[in-house]
Parts: sequence; C-alpha cells; structure tokens
Amino acid sequence: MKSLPTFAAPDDGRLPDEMLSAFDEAGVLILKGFADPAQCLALRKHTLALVEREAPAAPQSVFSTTSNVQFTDKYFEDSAANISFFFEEESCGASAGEEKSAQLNKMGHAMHDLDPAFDAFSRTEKLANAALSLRLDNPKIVQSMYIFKPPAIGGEVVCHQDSTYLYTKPETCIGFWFAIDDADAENGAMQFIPGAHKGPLRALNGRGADGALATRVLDDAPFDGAPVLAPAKRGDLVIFHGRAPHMSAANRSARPRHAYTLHVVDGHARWPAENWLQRPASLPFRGFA
Ligand SMILES: O=C(O)CCC(=O)C(=O)O
Repeated sequence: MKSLPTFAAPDDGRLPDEMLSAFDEAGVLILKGFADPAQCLALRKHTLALVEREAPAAPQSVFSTTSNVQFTDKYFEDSAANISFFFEEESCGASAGEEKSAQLNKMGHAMHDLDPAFDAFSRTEKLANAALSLRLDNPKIVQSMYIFKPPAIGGEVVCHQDSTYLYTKPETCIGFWFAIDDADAENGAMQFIPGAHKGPLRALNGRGADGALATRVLDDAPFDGAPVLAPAKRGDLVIFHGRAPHMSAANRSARPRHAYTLHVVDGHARWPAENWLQRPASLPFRGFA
C-alpha cells in the first residue's frame, strides 16, 4: 500500500519545493506537528463549553454524507454565516449526564469569523504562509468545521471531492484539516486516493433554477486507485487539493476523533451564486489578516 507524503511541519509554514512537489503529485500532504498540541487542546475545551452552552440536546438538524439530508434543510444553508450544530444520523439525543458533543457530527460553518478563539487558531502567520506557498495568492477562508466523529456513532464520510461543494471558477479550493484528537484506523482517520486529484471533478453541488440544492454528476468514472489512511496525531495538519478524493470510515471505537477543518479558496477566482455557501454583505469572506 502506498503511503501519503508526510513531513515535519516547517517552522514558519512556508512549504519548500520538496513538499510542494509531493503535494502536486499526491494531492495531499501530512505535516506533523504543525499546530501546538496545547492550543489544540485549548480549542477542544473551548468547543466543548460552547456546545454545552449553545447546542440543542435533541437532534434538530442532521449531517450525513450517505443520505445528504442536510441539502433540504434551511438550518444547513443558514450555517454559512453562523455557528450551527449538526447531529449524527444515529444520534438519539444526549442522555442525562452525557456530553452533548457525543451526539454531534459537526459544528459549522463560520466559527473562524464569529468566535475569537477559532479566529485566533485559524488566522496564524504560519497557516497564511502555507496557503500562500500553495499559490492561493488572495486566500479567503470560506468555511470552518469542527468535526466530532463521536465514539460508536461517528458517521462514515463517503468518498468525495471538496470542489464539488466549494466550487470556484477556476477551481482553487484547498482543505486544511487539523487533528484535534489522534486519528487512526480505529476511530475513522481520513483516507485519500493519492494522485487521483489529477482526474476530473466528478460532481457539482449547487442551487438549481428552483433554488433547491442538488448534486449533478459531471463524470461518472469511478475514482482511480485505492484509499490510503492518513493517520494523524493531535496538532498534525493534513492539506488536500479540492479534487483529492477523500473519505473516513465510521467511528465504532470508544474514542472520539475531533478535527478542525478550514477550506480556503483564491479570492481572485469567481464564487458562483449557485454554491450552497453564500455570505450576506455584512459578513464577507476574509483571508488570514
Ligand atoms: O473529518 C472527516 O472525516 C471528513 C472531513 C472532510 O471531508 C473535509 O474536511 O473536507
């Protein structure tokens, strides 16, 4: 089995040619120790407190990549510009004394713009340097997701390309996924098909003439190659191309697998009105400054 390109994170975030070539070849790059584990733990603690304070106890809105139930949901569309809580499909609601986060799939999608702790974690010079190295000349952070992947019920994420959902013309989307907990085969680490980002975009999600969100197949060729696990320790950063097919298995283990992801595009590219994620004029996309 191939392994994914893995390097020690550069201190200043600037990616040397060797890392850029590996990214161009595989469509994914694992940078060990990019973030300080203590800061990851602080973000985790902050998130759990936020969830206890703000999240509903019983399932309201579900996020699932197998049923895609969220695409008929106004709560989901509104989450482009707020902090929303999505439950696991298998959630039965938090039982007495149980942490609410044990039922949640994710929180999204504007923490980086609305919550000071997420803003600080997201807008570092180091991450800005990494984005600039990856030729995002005018980087804009379009969404943030805190993914809980809770023990036992953490849902599978089916194989997809992020440019399907975060499309710019030309395509510029890049994902920055931070391990907040250690992730491995047991608790549903990310998996990638190395090199498969060189193939076409398979599907495009967006608003049709009736205003409803739907995913249209562009190319029905199967993804070419076998998925490879991206094991990660707290603080590691996984960077991936918008066309990189990726997935994660359900978490049936007793351990949570928290992660924090940012998706960044180039502000020089066009952001179509058909994209699900639209910001009001009062909350425009911002870069790292
Ligand atoms: O964390 C996961 O399992 C999936 C995350 C993902 O698909 C993404 O960040 O684009």
